[in-house]
Amino acid sequence: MKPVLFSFWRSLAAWRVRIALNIKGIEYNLSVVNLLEGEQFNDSFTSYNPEHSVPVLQLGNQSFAQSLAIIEYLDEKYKQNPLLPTNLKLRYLCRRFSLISAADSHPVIVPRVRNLLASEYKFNEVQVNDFCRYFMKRGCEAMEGLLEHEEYSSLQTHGPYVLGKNISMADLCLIPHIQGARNYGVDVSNYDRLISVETALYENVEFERAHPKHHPGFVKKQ
Ligand SMILES: N[C@@H](CCC(=O)N[C@@H](CS)C(=O)NCC(=O)O)C(=O)O
Repeated sequence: MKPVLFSFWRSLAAWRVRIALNIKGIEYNLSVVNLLEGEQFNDSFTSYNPEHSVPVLQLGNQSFAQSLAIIEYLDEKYKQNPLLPTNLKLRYLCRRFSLISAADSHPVIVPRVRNLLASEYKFNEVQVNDFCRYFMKRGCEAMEGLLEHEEYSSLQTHGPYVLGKNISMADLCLIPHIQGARNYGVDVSNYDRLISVETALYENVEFERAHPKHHPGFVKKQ
């Protein structure tokens, strides 16, 4: 039986895992959890993830949550096309970069936070959007700043990705982050290094196929 990824087209976290599965060459089926309609609170889904969030990956009779934990699990279980470097310092650089989006920016723009801001704190739509744009922009600035830093820039003399020659989990976090930033109106064109890595990554079919535009239920912004 193929693995099932519980996913939603707008989810940046599920997007990371779709790329990982593609890179590992693991075929999977998608099960849509419509976060805007509250399907994350359905009993059937809550039994997989009491956090009421996607992604959840069902592998055999086991289910896994938290995108970075899933990616690291897949990387340890399936050795082909590694997503984390073996070198200790590079593993640290990979995780450090990944966490800018996964731990510091993205968690505050998810539906539960936007809904709380609107319902409890009476933010209007523009204010909610500004709040999200602030954090996504901050993430872009931090990522761009890191890529300019010698620790990372020295790696880019070897290749076009965050860690240079090899695609890594850091790239899987960068791609959804930039698009998420655009969705909230961040002008990302100033982030030369991010754009350059993004452009190089989309030359890989594994990244192209994971894009939300191919996801069931995708809605193009008007
Ligand atoms: N840290 C988690 C974040 C999971 C998460 O919050 N996912 C969002 C979509 S990107 C979600 O399902 N949110 C549901 C909600 O906020 O109600 C991960 O990386 O998997």
